[in-house]
Formats: sequence, structure tokens, C-alpha cells
Amino acid sequence: MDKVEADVNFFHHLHEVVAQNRDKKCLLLDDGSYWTYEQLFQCTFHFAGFLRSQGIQVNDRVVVQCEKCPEALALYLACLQMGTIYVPVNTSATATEIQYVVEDTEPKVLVLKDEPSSLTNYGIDCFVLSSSECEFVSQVRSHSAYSEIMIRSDADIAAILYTSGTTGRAKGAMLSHRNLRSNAETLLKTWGWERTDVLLHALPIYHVHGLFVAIHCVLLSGTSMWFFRTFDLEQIIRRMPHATVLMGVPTYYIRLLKEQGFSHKAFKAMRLFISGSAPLSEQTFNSFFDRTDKRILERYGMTETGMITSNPLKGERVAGSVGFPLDGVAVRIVDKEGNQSSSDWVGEIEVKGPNVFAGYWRMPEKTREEFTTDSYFKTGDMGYKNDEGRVFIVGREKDLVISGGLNVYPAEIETLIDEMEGVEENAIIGVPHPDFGEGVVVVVVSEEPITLDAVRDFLREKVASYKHPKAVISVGDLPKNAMGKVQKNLLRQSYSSLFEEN
Ligand code: MLC
Ligand code: AMP
Repeated sequence: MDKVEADVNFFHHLHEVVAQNRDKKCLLLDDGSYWTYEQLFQCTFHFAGFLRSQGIQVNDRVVVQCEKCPEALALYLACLQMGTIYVPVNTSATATEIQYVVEDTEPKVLVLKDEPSSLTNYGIDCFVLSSSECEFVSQVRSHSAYSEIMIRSDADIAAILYTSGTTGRAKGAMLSHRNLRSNAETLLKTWGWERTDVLLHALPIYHVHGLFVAIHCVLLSGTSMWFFRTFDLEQIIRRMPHATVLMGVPTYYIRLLKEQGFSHKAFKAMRLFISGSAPLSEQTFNSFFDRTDKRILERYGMTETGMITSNPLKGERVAGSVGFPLDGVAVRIVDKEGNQSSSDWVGEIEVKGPNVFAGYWRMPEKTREEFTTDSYFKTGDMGYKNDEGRVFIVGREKDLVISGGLNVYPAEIETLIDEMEGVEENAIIGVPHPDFGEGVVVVVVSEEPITLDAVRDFLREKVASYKHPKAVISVGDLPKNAMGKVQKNLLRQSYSSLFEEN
């Protein structure tokens, strides 16, 4: 392998770990088989050989929508190694949503989980990675392994992750190699990662949580993870006695608590249960403690910033608080005029540090709007710090619903539903949901009442199904303020018990 001078390619740091852990088990799979570090990185080098054969250059984009499997992880790592920009897409994204990402990023290589339908033309040839046994994987493995690591600098982008916007148009958040490395190193220290740790990895690998937080902690520490294809409670509980850490969204903990099999035998060896991506209710935190005698460690993050705060490993973990700013990350609370608020005053949360992204892909204006003049990123989350410095999130300035840890931007869905025949206007809101935390609801004014099935059918080809409403409420008109803006807070109040369990 060529010796590379000190550079910031994050892959370089990950690869150093391999040298000391060649035979160590890295990925433990659902069927009981495993991949060592050596196997994962050999496969990565074959993918690098494949990317090279496609004439890929540094900073080219590679768009990927494929199911979770070891080869998909190797493809991600190969993109880091080659200095190309990895662009993951949610596995439930529709052809229309993929098309948008393809047009926006103009990738050199497109890898999908299924053959596109004859009606779909992305304007670029695509490769199909449907499973570990598929033809594409054999083709990749037949390429000679390529092990050179491209040199990257601070500003170079490692990945673009799409997040929808309050205005409806999805934005690509550009994350640099430095963003990824600094966040991973800080998290390993904050969570006291141990050589013997084994992570239960059940998250999808197209978001910050599953792709960066979870995978980087494991790879950078040379530890092991159960790499589950999907979130499967039975598998998780079965493997839990042979694991030490779980990372999940609050829905994971809500569902675990409903399982009889989630017993002392299952969780007694677990060192750490981490929750994030959505608010963890005090009720879930307390019920979990009553059942297990363990306190879930809640942390807070965003696509644009990676992780921002965390409850402490050793100190008190407080229900309802997302903890303290991570080392090297500055968090401040500001009022509407941009002045810093004192303790206990609610304002917008702003963040600065090596974790904060480089901007939105090809949207310099939007990027400028989201930063203050002194380079803090405006999160759109509302919260306060208490006098100890603990951060509490109390709401969102941005119009966003978080359902089971997945974001749904109302503007995107409202614009589509407006196009339905007979619809005069509609509002998308999130109301408390016993499983997903928040459930998406559409409140609609229409000539004739509209059914939930009709709404979902209409949206089917347009947006991923987790964004579809779980209920439709027909009303005569929507409450508005003097400016003509829909008063969503009133709607949320009116329908707050819609999904209440009896
Ligand atoms: C699935 N469905 C959802 C949903 N997930 N509906 C609303 N909200 C969700 N989160 C719907 C599907 O569209 C489908 O509908 C049906 O449920 C069955 O799909 P499934 O895939 O079988 O569901 P399930 O396995 O139960 O998935 C639930 C879940 C999953 C909670 C396990 O959503 C999940 O893994 N969430 C984690 C997301 C995540 O990683 N977030 C991190 C973002 S990063 P139909 O109609 O087709 O039947 C971030 C930053 C940070 O936020 O701080 O971490
Ligand atoms: P995303 O755009 O998918 O990265 O979602 C980021 C958003 O998720 C944040 O801006 C918060 O609104 C929310 N979020 C993440 N973690 C937490 C948490 N622990 N508590 C409350 N909200 C959270």
C-alpha cells in the first residue's frame, strides 16, 4: 500500500485500525456468519477497483440506494477511500425522489437495490446491488483490488445527505472528512467505548445515525457489531446477551418495552442504551429504568451537524434533557433578535464546531441564510440550557414532523395533496403517536370528504410511504391568523388524542 502523508481522509484513520485487527470479527450477521476486518476491507478494495474502472475521480458523486448488507458498507468505505462523494438515499424513496437526487448531484455512478422500471429514466446507467449474492457483487469482486487512499483536505466533502426543507425542496447537506472524523473521535470518548464492546446495529445505513454515528464508533475502535438487515425485535433480543451497546430511535425502546422476551437475561450484560434522532419521552425513560435498572443515554444531533450534545456516561442522565454539548462543540441559545439567552430561557439552538457541515450542495444562498455572521448554524430547534449547562429541547421553530426518527416536512406533502382533485387546502401536522412518537395527520378542506386510502394511493408513486398520513381529518375550514397563516398549533391541540391508545 502507498504511504500517504498526514491527510484528513477519514478512511485513512479507519484503515489504520484494520492493520491492528485483521482477524477480529467486525460484522456479525443475522445468520450467525461474520466478516473480519480483513474481509470488509478487502471487499472495500474491490469496490475501489470497480469505481476506478468507471473512471471515477475525486469529488465525483456516487448515488446509492440499496438494502443494508456488508457489501453496501464496503461500497460506502470505497467511496471514502477514493475521495468520491457518497450520496445515500432512503431505501423507501420513490423513483421521483431518486430522480431529484440524481439531477441535483449528477453522479458518475448510480447503484440501486432494484432494476429501474422501463418507465424510469435516470439519464445514467445504473448498477443493481440487490443482495450479497447478486451479479453486481460478483462483477465487483472480479475487479482487482485497489488499495491506494486518495489524499483529502479539510474542505473536501465525504458525503452528501439529503434532508427535505421547510420550503419543500430537498437540500443536500455536505459533510467533510473532518466532520466525520471529529464527531466519531468525540463520541468514542464521550461514551467510553471499550475494546470489548459489541454494538447492536439495527438502524438503516442511509442516515447520520446508522451510517456515521453507529458504524464509525465501531470501525474507529476496532470493535464488533451485529449488523442486522432490518429492525427485527426478535433478533435484537436474541443477540442482546452477546452485545454491550444499542443505538436506536425512541420507537426502538417503546417496542422493546412491549416485548416479554426483553428480560433480565437479555439485557443484563448490556453496558449502554443510547437514544436519539427524536425526543425520548420521560415516560419511556422511566419505564425503561423501572424494567431494566438502566438509564437510557439520550443524545441530540442533526444531519447537518452530526452529534451535538449527549447525556454523560458517568454523571446523571436526566429524563427530558439531551445532555451537555460534546467536547469541542459550542451550543448557544438565542432569542429572536439573535441575542444570547440566559439560563432557563427558551430560544433557538445554534451550533458551531468541527462537526458542523460545509453547506448545502449547490445552494449558497440557503447556506448563508442558515448561518449567523459569526458562523453558528441555526438548528431550527427550540430549547434552553439550565444553570448546569444541560440542554433541553422544547420544540421546533421549523415546521417538521419526526415520525419514528424519520423526518417529514409538511410543506412537501401539503403541496402534493393540494393537487388532489377536489382539495381546496390542507395542512399536515404531527400529533402524539404511541409507536412513532409523532404521527403524520392531514387536515383537509375539500368539496367531498377524502379517505385515507385515497390520499395514500395518490402519494404512492410520489413520496416514500413513511411520509404518508396515518389519518385524514376533513374540516370546513382551517384556523388562520391575521396574516392568513394556518394556526397549526391549534390543529395539533384539537387532534392531540387522535392516536391515543385505550
Ligand atoms: C416505517 N413506516 C413508518 C416509519 N417507518 N411510518 C411512519 N414513521 C416511520 N418511522 C411505515 C412504512 O412506510 C410502511 O408503511 C410500514 O410502516 C411498514 O414499514 P417497515 O419498514 O416494515 O416498518 P418498521 O420496520 O416498523 O420501521 C419502523 C422503524 C423505522 C422505527 C424501525 O422507521 C426506523 O428504522 N427508523 C429509524 C430511522 C433513523 O435511522 N433515523 C435517523 C435519522 S438521523 P406501508 O404503508 O408501506 O405499509 C437524525 C440525526 C440524529 O435524525 O440525531 O440521529
Ligand atoms: P435530521 O434532519 O433527520 O438530521 O433530524 C434532526 C432533528 O431531529 C433535529 O433538528 C431535532 O429536531 C431532532 N432530534 C434529534 N435528536 C433529538 C433528541 N434527542 N431529542 C429531540 N429531538 C431530536
